Amino acid sequence: MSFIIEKLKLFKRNRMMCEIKMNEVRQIIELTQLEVYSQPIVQLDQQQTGFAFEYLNRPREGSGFDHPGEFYAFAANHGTIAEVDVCAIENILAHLPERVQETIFVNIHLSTLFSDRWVELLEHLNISYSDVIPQIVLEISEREGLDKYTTSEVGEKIWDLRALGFQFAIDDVGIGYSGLTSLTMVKPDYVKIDRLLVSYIDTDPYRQHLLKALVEYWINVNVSVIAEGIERKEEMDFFAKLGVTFGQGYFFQKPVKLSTDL
Ligand code: G
Ligand code: MN
Repeated sequence: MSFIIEKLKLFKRNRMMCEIKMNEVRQIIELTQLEVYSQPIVQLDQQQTGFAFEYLNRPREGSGFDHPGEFYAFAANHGTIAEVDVCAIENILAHLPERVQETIFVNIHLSTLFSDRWVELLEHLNISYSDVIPQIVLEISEREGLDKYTTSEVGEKIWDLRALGFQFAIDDVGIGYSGLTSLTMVKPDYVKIDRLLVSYIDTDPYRQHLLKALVEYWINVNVSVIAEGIERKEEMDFFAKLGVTFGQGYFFQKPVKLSTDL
């Protein structure tokens, strides 16, 4: 009996914690308590920056979430990820200079592209940012199971958005649940190799063989490759030698917070 009471107590406590966090997510969205960071994407052969940045949104410090990943995972598990994604993109757009020169990489969950919130955002983009759309690369993470949708549903969605000018990247390639199917579904312009595959690559011949084969494949199908999470020169050298065009990571620059005063 006491076991059941304990379980009920735990259940109630978990539900209460969940409601508190849910209110926190709502507040973060409603008050736009998200801070925008940017991190350069670098051309490996010349170590040149300035032409492309990934823009990231993180909840302000003291938000009740220990790290941004926890915030996004919670929103994804509680049905508010479309609101969060759209709010984050609106926030990025609000921080861009009047004349945008660079390519803008933003993170988005595939499910957001199927939501009403996305339709609203598209209307806003078409009215106020139509000339910026061709500079936007939508990064779809492999972390989210892409198997919720059929290949033709995804294909049609991507086709429509490409017609408007958007480009696509598959993010976190290598750790995803859906593996190589996401590549064939989205046919991206860019792939971003996850840092788990990048870290200490120079010391791991097994991974080196895998990446050699993958990079060769991506070059053959005209996909631009970005190695993420480069922290050491040896990692940069390995990917540059393989013919990978772009890199991103602390070795070049950590994400930098943009001014929040609008
Ligand atoms: O999932 P995605 O690749 O969009 O994640 C971006 C996150 O990776 C950001 O939170 C950013 O701070 C982090 N990041 C960027 N470069 C590096 C790096 O070189 N090392 C590590 N550990 N994290 C990085
Ligand atoms: Mn990303």
